Amino acid sequence: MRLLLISLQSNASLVGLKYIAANVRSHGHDAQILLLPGYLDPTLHPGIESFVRTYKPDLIGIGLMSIEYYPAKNLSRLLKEKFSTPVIWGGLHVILKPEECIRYADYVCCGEGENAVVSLLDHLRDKGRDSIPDIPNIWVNDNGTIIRRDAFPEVDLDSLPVIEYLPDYFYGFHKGRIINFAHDPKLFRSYALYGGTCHMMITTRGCPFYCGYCANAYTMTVFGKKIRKRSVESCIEELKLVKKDPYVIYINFEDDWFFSHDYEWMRKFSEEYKKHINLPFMVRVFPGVLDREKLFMLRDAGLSLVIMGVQSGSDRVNFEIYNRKVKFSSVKKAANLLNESKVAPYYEMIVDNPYETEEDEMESIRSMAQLKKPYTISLAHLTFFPGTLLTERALKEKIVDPDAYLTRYMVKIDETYFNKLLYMAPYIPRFFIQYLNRPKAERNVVHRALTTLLFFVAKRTVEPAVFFFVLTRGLKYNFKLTVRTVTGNWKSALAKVLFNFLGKKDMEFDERLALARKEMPELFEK
Ligand code: B12
Repeated sequence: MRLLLISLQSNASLVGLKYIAANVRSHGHDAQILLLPGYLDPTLHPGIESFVRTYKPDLIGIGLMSIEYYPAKNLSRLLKEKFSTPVIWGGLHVILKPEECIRYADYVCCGEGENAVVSLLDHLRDKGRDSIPDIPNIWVNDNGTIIRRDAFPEVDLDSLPVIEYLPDYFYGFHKGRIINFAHDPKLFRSYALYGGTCHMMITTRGCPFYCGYCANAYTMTVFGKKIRKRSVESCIEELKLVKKDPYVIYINFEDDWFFSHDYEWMRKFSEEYKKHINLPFMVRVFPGVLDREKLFMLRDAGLSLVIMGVQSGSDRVNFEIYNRKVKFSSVKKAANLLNESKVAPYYEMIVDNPYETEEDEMESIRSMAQLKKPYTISLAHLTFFPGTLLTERALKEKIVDPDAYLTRYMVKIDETYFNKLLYMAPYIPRFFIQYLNRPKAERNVVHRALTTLLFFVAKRTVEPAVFFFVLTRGLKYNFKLTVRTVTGNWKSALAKVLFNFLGKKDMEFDERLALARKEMPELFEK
């Protein structure tokens, strides 16, 4: 059986679809992945139509996060007009909103897809399209009658085949043509994050923290609370494969909490990683539980960049709004530890929070200005994704538009006075922050002009310099790696300096969403 997996994501950095395709192929079926970056045209492009006609898939799978909901709805309509091939939807948005998604597909997968999709392909092969499959996780839309199924037992991660950096069955839609990315790696890299210099993988699934804004609070009710872990052998096997591609110079572990691994696992992983892989890598850490011994073990193995969620510099906001029981004093300790380890520190903050008072925003800025420098910062727009604790509260209190999350990128923030100040906290002297960090009523034209000027200058001078310095320090001043990291990322770095916060591909996606609202208003109707 042939499965065509489609992503509408604006970039080619995929994880989930690769795991499904690898598992489907290891069970004797065929699978191809097609990236249609932000495809939202009112008609199906002939290039896509002939690609599908040539491959003749027995099943078409569309993977989506919430930001890809309308493009998925549109694509399903277009495919149904041309093909009778059954369509299945899957991915984070489907897990959150299965009732909504099943209306636009023949099947939806409400959990992990690796084994569920293999069972569906086996079913279609053995029993045909007209018989209703009885497979956990796979809901069926039988001509409008919805048949719901229980959740599939979660996948044993070590039973899954590993994924490749650039599989030879990964295609992309580019300027009206479908191209095999493996035959044109340069094009693949232009669609991948970080210029394609890094391989994205995960060694665990699940997260023990119940942050109010995060979808994990919901997905844990689906996947179970236990964090599932891969063995060191499975991870090293994948990394040995990935390392064969000379262009991969960085590993990006996307685990929500990489430090959930115990000391034994960390020790073995660090040894094996240093011996067989020895590439710089990045992980995410949680401030309140940053373990010194594990940090330095990983640092010795090549850890060079750490992403730490701080979210707010106000304890009130973290405790009462984000349900993050982490005092800022713990964040300070973690920042000192990260600086001592000389990794590149990258701190994530959330802004545009309707629950934040002026005092909260000022305290957040004050706190971040006190953190040990150098560090870099990213700001994300508080997005009320379905199924999160905070969204449940906000909907009850009617303070958000329930559908706003479907058309807004998290990285697209409001250009407010406080957001600019917060953004500059790592890059300008503390006395400037103290002078400018004041309530609206106390600001005058000098404060506003100075903030705008400093923001304009800092974003185009100090920030890139700090980024370059911490990246190089994180790479232990290895000249070759630094040059390759910078050359690999210059495009995204330049985009960051020139445009505000959205990457070029996300901006195009944003514009396309706005255009589609005018061209296809029916698509956005409930
Ligand atoms: C890795 C990751 C990324 C990567 C790769 C994403 C990818 N497509 O693989 C990158 C960096 C590209 C990314 C980007 C974004 N991300 Co992200 N990302 C994650 C992260 C950390 C892990 C996801 C992952 O790999 N999980 C493991 C894999 C195996 O699971 P999976 O992807 O869910 O896939 C499984 C199932 O869902 C299902 N499935 C998935 N697709 C399909 C398709 C079919 C047909 C079927 C049947 C099944 C199926 O089977 C898969 C295998 O089990 C999650 C946090 C989390 N814990 O989930 C956030 C998360 C998914 N991201 C999120 C967001 C918001 C974004 C951005 C919009 C942020 C932004 N820029 O504004 C962008 C959007 C995409 C873009 N334009 O770039 C949110 C999504 C919330 C929502 N409701 O949509 C999350 C949950 C973070 C959060 N905590 O809220 N992300």
